[in-house]
Amino acid sequence: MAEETAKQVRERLSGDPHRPLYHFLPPQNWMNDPNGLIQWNGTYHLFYQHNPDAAVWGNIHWGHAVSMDMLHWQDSPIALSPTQGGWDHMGCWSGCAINYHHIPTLIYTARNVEGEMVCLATSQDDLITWQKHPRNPILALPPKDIPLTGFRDPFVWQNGLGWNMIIGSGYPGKGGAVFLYRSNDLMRWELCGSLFESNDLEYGDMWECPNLLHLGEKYLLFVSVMGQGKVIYFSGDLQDGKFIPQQRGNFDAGGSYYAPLSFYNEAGRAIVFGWAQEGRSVKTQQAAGWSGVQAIPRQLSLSKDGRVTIEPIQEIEALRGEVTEFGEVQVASRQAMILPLTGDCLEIQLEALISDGSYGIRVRCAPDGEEYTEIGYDGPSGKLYVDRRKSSNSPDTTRDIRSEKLDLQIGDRLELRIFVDRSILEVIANKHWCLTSRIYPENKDSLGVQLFSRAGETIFENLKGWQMERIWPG
Ligand code: DQQ
Repeated sequence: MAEETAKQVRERLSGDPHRPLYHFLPPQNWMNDPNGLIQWNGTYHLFYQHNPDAAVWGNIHWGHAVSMDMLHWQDSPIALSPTQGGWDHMGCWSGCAINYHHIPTLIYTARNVEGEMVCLATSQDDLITWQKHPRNPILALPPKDIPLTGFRDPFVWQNGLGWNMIIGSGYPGKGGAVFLYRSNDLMRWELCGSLFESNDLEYGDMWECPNLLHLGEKYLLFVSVMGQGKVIYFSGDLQDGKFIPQQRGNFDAGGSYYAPLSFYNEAGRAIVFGWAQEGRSVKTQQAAGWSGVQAIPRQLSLSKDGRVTIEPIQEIEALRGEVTEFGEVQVASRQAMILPLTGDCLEIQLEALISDGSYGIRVRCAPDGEEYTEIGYDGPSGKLYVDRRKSSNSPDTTRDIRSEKLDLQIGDRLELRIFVDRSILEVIANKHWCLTSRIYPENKDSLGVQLFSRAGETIFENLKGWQMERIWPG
C-alpha cells in the first residue's frame, strides 16, 4: 500500500480534540526543539527535532516546514537524518541555519558514542535536500581536560568578515556555561573561552540551546536550563568576547516552553520559536500518535531598563475571526461571571488595574464546573499564575500552579494577551512575562470563558475575544 502523504496523515489525526488548530506541529510523531530558523528569499524555514517513527523522543532527525507568514506551513521532506556509522549516527541534534556566501548552511549537533560534535550540511536546491560536508565534524572536541555536562546546540552568526559560534555547556555540580568560538571559513574554529558562565546551581549545570541577539544598544543571551525545563535570559553588554549581564529574568515561566531558537528575519526583526512540551504521560502521547507543538512565534526587543520585551508576531492578527467586544466589565467581590464567548481556539485580551485583590479569567470551562484553567493575578503575592489543577478530569495530565512575579505596583495596568488553542495556552502579560502551558480538558463542552474576582471588586477593561482561524484540518 502506498505510504500516506503528510496531508493524509494530518487529516487522519484531525479528529483528535487536543491537536492545536493554529499552532505548528508536525503531521505526526515526535517534535521537540525548533532548529535552523531562517528566511531565505522571502520564505521562512522551520526545522525541528523530530522522531519520524514514534511519538517519543529518539532517533532524532531534522523535520522541515516552510511558510510565507510563520503561521501557515507546508510540510517539506525530512532535512537531516542520522547516517549509519557516521558522526551523527545517534542523532542530528539541535543547531541553526546561516547564509554562508549565499549557500544555505545548517550547523548542528552530531551525537555519537564519543559525545557531541558540530557538523555542517549545505543545500543546492532551495533548502530541500541537504548534503553533509565531507570535512565533518567541523568541531570535534570540547575544550580539553575540563569535565563538561554537555557540548551542544551551536548558534552561529556573522561578525564582520568572520563567524562566531556559541555552544551550550556547563561544569558538573557547579553551573552552566556558554563557550565562544570564531572562524573565518566555518571549517577551522578557534576557542575564545567562555562567553558567560554561572556558578549558581539555581540556574542548573547544563545550559542547552544558547542564543545571543544584538537588540538596540544591548545584547540578549538566553539559555534553556536542562533538568529544570525552564528558559532564563540575561541582558547586558559584550566586551572582548565576554558577556556582562545587567538584567536577568525568566523567558517563560509556564513550565512547558523550552529550547527556544531565535533568528533575524529579512526585515531585521528578532523572532523566536519555542517548543511547547506535552503535559501528559508518554503512553498517552504514543497513543495519540503525536507530541510537541511550536508556540506562537514571538518578536523580541529590549526595554530601556534591559528587560526582555516579548510580543506575539503581529502576523497572528490575520488569524483573528469573529470578535466579541465587551469593553468594560465589572465583577463583584467573590463572584464569577460567565462570558458570552466560547471556544477552544481563541485569542483574548483584557486589562485591569493592579490592586491588592485577586482576579482573572478562566478558560476551557466545563458547564458543570468540573474542568477549567485559571489565569489569575494574586495581589498579595504580586504574581501572575496559571492554575492547571482543574484543567482536566484525566488523572494523566500535569496539574500544577505556575507563576511569575510581576514587577508592577498598585494602580499600574495589567495587560494580558491569552491564546487558547485546544491543548496549548499562552499567556503574555505587559509584553514581558510569559506563561505557556498545556491543558487537556476531557469534556467536549469545556469551552466556556469566565471572569472572576476573588477579593474586592474588579473592573476589566478593553476586554475582547476572537475566534481564531484554523491552519490545519480539524
Ligand atoms: N534537545 C536536543 C539537544 C538539546 C535538547 C536533542 C534541548 O540538542 O540540547 O533533541 O531540548
